Amino acid sequence: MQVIKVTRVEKAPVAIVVSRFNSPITDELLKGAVDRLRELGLGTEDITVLYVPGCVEIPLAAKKLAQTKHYAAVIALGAVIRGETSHYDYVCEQVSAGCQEVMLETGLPVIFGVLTTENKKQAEERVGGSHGHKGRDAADCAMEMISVMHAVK
Ligand code: INI
Repeated sequence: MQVIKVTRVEKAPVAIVVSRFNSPITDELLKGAVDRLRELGLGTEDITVLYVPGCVEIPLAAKKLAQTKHYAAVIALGAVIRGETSHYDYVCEQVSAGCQEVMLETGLPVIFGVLTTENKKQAEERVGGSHGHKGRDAADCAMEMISVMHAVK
């Protein structure tokens, strides 16, 4: 058996697409992601942020960023809260399938840091509350996937 050795990549340009819908939550996701990327050694010059209106618009923005070939990963951040929409399922489906499609089509890691919750409280619990911080987790995932992609080159 051969196990591919993954060595941690120290620095790489990362783009973050963040939805403005439910901005009290997505602002926290963004803060956590940026803080964690900085802790992992990225400089401010390595981090690019692109705002979009809502989660539905995330995949197209992620695709445009991927097509620049400038970034080693894209982090998608958003919050879809069921209590506040009758088309929750459509928004969730579009953003999740869209991000996956962009990742597989472009070969660039697109990290899914989109919260899909029943209510605002559950979302708050996931930006530094009892369920951790999904923005920070997304940053960890991005750097790990960059290292994985590098190892298989
Ligand atoms: N967008 C979100 O990011 N989260 C939501 O909870 C949400 N709700 O509740 O509807 C939402 N809707 C907007 C959607 O993402 C698009 O911006 C809009 O449909 C225009 O295409």
